[in-house]
Amino acid sequence: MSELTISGNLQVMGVINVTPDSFSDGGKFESFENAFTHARHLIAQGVDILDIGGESTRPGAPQVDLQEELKRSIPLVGAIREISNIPISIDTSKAKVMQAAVEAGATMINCIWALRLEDSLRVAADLGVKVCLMHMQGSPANMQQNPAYSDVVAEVRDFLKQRIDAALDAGIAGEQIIIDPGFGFGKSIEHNLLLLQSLAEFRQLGVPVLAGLSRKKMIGTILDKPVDQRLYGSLALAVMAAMLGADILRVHDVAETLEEIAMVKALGRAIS
Ligand code: 9MG
Repeated sequence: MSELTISGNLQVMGVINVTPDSFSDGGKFESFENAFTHARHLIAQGVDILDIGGESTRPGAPQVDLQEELKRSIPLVGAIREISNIPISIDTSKAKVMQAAVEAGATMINCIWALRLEDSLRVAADLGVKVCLMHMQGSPANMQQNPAYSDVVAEVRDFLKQRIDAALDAGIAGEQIIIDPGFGFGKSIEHNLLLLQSLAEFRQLGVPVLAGLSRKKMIGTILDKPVDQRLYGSLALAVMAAMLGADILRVHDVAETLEEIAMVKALGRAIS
């Protein structure tokens, strides 16, 4: 097990899926009204960043066309920006959605394809906002069919290093880059656990690390729980990720995670 590496600036990112088919909340926030109410609720709870997504990224999820994704996510970004200065991340891999979201007030792009799809790297560089570059083996359609690595930690680290270099070459400033090992994106439970244990290694790449473990299938498999009963498993993993070096935790249960994180931060102050 690695040493404790608690980030001095640990942040909680709250997930808002404006989709009918999200794995984690089954379409609860599909309507604009529900999603907007949820956003206000998370802001009141003290969330640091909101992550708005209009296309599900769960394994096997169907692709959403551009117009539909714009319709789902952009009005929500704009409405949140009218009531708050909260940092807003747009969870998308489409360049046109990135552009429209930033024009509506988003301050970050969360791209599960690490800006590898058409035009996205150039557009993200032109927009000048923060970018989260995530590792994924395969695509959402096939990623969980038979994920295989000879050394998962080295392969994910090398991929993230290459994507950091590509982002820098495209003109994205180092301070704007965040990386993410992509838990559950083309990974078995064992791969996920090895990556979690090695989180501190990713920090050596010199940019903040985001970890998204909340309600994921590995928790369901380990605890034999359906998605609506994974709170305690999610909190346990959030605390571990925070103690192993994550800078941003992407979560569904914001208030509960913030309480856990307050304890981790107190420990960080005590040992620093
Ligand atoms: C969109 N999305 C779903 N899970 C995620 C994760 O683990 N990381 C990031 N960056 N995005 C995610």
